[in-house]
Amino acid sequence: MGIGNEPGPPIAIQGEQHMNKRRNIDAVVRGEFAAGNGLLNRRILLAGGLFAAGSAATIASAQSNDSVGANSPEWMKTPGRGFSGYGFPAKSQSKVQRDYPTGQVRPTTSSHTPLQFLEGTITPNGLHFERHHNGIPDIDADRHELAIHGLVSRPLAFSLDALLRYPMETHIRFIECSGNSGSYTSAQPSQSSAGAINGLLSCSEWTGVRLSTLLAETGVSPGAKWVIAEGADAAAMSRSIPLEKCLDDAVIALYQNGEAIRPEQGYPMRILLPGFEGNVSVKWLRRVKVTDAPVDSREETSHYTELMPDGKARQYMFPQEVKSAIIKPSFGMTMKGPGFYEISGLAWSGAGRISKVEVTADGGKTWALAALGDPVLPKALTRFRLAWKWDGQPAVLASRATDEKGATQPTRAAWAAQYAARQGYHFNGVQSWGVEADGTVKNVYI
Ligand SMILES: Nc1nc2c(c(=O)[nH]1)N[C@H]1C(S)=C(S)[C@@H](COP(=O)(O)O)O[C@H]1N2
Ligand SMILES: [Mo]
Repeated sequence: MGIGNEPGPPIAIQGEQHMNKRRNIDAVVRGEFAAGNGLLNRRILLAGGLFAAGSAATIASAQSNDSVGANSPEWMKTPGRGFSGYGFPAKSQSKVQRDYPTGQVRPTTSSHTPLQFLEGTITPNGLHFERHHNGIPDIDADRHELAIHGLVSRPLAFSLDALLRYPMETHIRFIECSGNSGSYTSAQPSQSSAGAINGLLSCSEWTGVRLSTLLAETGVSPGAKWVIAEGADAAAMSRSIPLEKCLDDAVIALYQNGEAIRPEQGYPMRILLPGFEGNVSVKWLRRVKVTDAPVDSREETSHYTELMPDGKARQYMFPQEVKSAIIKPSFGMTMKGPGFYEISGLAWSGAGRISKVEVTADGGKTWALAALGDPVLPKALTRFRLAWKWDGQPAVLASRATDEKGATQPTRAAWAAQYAARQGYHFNGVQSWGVEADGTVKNVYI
């Protein structure tokens, strides 16, 4: 896959427009660099003409500036195809697929969002990552119920129809598995795509009923501190969640990007705990039991804990810490010669909004501020972008995000120093890509 385009001759536009483009480029050359090795000031993104001068082609034939006629492409000469009940991506996009181990005997692992093929911040529903502990249950939504019981004054069961009568809310939120980017904890950098490394991460617009609304119906008894959420899958996966979170922004999600939540994501309902590690957002939710203590379920004892240097495991570390990754360029892409490129990537934090993302092109010696895409939402993916003039020499790119609480990503080494050697969950250290002189992109550690 290429990024950017061949640097070609300046486009064949004469007069004042051409002069403006020339001036923009000269301004860059005069010193609009924000950091070493060709990183431009983030405001340069707003200046027109910078990329076109190096990348757009000269209008080649009458085909492009004539109206419909003998020279038109064949698709303009016959009527197009008709409608479809549910649309599909363009034929050329057939390679844009979730990445997962095929031929597995039991569906107990995960599939990854192919971040390297996507833009913006919203994950298409068919490409949301999947993590199933025992496959996707085939639930009859008419027979499914959500029970809320335990330390409540009025235990209640909610059918999907009943839930649909409650007031709903819509929020854009990411879900990230705490095992995401775990390959960064291995000794050698993994030569694999951005999606293979970071694609246990997706971001959707979720719509549903606040759990606090339902808990107000059941009432919560004195002494209640936790809830146990359980799924209706063959794993009956369950997790303990602090009651505080359930009374804050927890949602019983029923819709994902406008349509009913997909079976892979928990149809007909899941609990969504914004900013928390993905595991606690229990899918196919069937039971919320209010308790005075956590239950120490399988998924919060044998898994999803942090092994500390003293050999003890830390439990219940819920929020996903501030993090970012450059997606363009990344492994599998090839730079097409020196010239202007856009570096772009994703930043996110379970603690709230992203406040800044810095990018380096010299392996961490100097950093420049990236532009953040609007709107910057809390606990959602934020796209960052920065223009880069690559001189064709080997370069090491990396990004470093800071969130609104002031937390900044640690270096890979500083992250590792917090834990025992075998700790693999919750990696949020700085990630980096090496660009080689021949334009290939490799995963490197800095
Ligand atoms: N019932 C149930 N809920 C579950 C799981 C599961 O296997 N069963 N997997 C968890 C894990 S580990 C993660 S990371 C997220 C993944 O959500 P997704 O498959 O919608 O991406 O769901 C969580 N909720
Ligand atoms: Mo997970």
